[in-house]
Amino acid sequence: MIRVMHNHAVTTDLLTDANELRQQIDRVVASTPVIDVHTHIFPPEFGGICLFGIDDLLNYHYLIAETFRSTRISYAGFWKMSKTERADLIWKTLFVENTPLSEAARGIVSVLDAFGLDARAPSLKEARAFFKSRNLPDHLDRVLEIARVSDIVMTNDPFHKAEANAWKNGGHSDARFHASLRLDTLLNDWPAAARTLAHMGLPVNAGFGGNTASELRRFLDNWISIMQPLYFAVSLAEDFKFPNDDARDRLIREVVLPTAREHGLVLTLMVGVRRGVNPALRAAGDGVGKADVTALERLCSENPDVRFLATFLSRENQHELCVAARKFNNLMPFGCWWFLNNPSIVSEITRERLELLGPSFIPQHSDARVLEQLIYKWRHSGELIANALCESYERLLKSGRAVTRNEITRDVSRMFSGNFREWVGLKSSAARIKAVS
Ligand code: FIX
Ligand code: ZN
Repeated sequence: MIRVMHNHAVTTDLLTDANELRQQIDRVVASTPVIDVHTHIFPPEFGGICLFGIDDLLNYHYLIAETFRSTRISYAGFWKMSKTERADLIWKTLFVENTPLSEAARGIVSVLDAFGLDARAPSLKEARAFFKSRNLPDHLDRVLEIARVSDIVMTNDPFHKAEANAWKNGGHSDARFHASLRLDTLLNDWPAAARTLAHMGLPVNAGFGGNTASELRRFLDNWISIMQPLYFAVSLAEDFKFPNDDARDRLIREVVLPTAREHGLVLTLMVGVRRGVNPALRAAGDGVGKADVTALERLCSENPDVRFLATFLSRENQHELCVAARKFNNLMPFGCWWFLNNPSIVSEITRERLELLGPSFIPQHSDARVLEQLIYKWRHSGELIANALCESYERLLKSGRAVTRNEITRDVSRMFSGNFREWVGLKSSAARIKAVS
């Protein structure tokens, strides 16, 4: 008879064989639903800004940047082309005339593979016919099933006209999609935001005169009631400083933090992007810079009652972020953002975080812009996270403590959804359904 005394596992549950341990980790990682905490994906109800299919997949700014390294077409010539013509050029350049070795190009191959499509096809004829044949709501369900994504957190900008209209026209009814309220326009281009808001009739001015701060809080309160966001988010350049003698500092202190406190919202910081390094590449023209992590440390220390999610774009900031998270338990590191979302670096970052933070971090987000990207972003990251976990569990075994299947399941679900749920107060879908029924 098997008896469990306290939570001491009986020997049969303990995974003492390295191969069995490996298999169990792969099985758990491949079957544990994940919350994708940062994406640029929208539900079908949002119409044209919901991107899917081969032409949108190929017109991904990662692939556009890579295409310009292997073609002599001018920027002007490229942007004059239609989306379909650009997709044909990108396919020919990166997948026919060259081997799709880059992570973003391999991603397309993984997506085509998931749907049994030929990644060596000379043209996009077959792929276009396939994606054209899909019923979008069913396709969405299938993609989320393959990617094992249970919940998607969008990036929602109240200054984005098409999106603002979508919300004003009723938003969406898909409980798998959650909003995040993006503050880039407000915090990174305040004079322009002040003009836009004044133009919309808000009594605000760039000089913070009158009731500007309270009016801005009312503006955010209004969008919070419309979007029900899980968190505030902002991307910041590498020269972000806090404290600092600028409008952004005042906006953070007098508007964002008080509103976050009032609504119990987390503030998400994505630090280290240099926008428009090469404007001719449009969305593909952004770069990276090493940032000053002490700005985040001061935000965390001055606001112990506010929770922060943070990711840095520069590889050189990753260790500092881990150490900052050891100092401030109101700081949750997440994801291997953008130029870091490559196998060699995801492995490095995940190992470092496991060694410094145990399972108390959110290993990845997809940053997907096109629906089917979820498939490759999570398939690729899942394998890398499983490798890093296996190394940690094997090391633990060698040190004299075996783990059980349940413990692996507990650790993986904590990293894939538990940490985020707890951090932003997101009930499980079962609890949400129970709450409304
Ligand atoms: O600021 C962001 O949310 C970035 O992720 C985007 O601006 C970027 O274009 C992107 O898609 C990165 O993957
Ligand atoms: Zn993003």
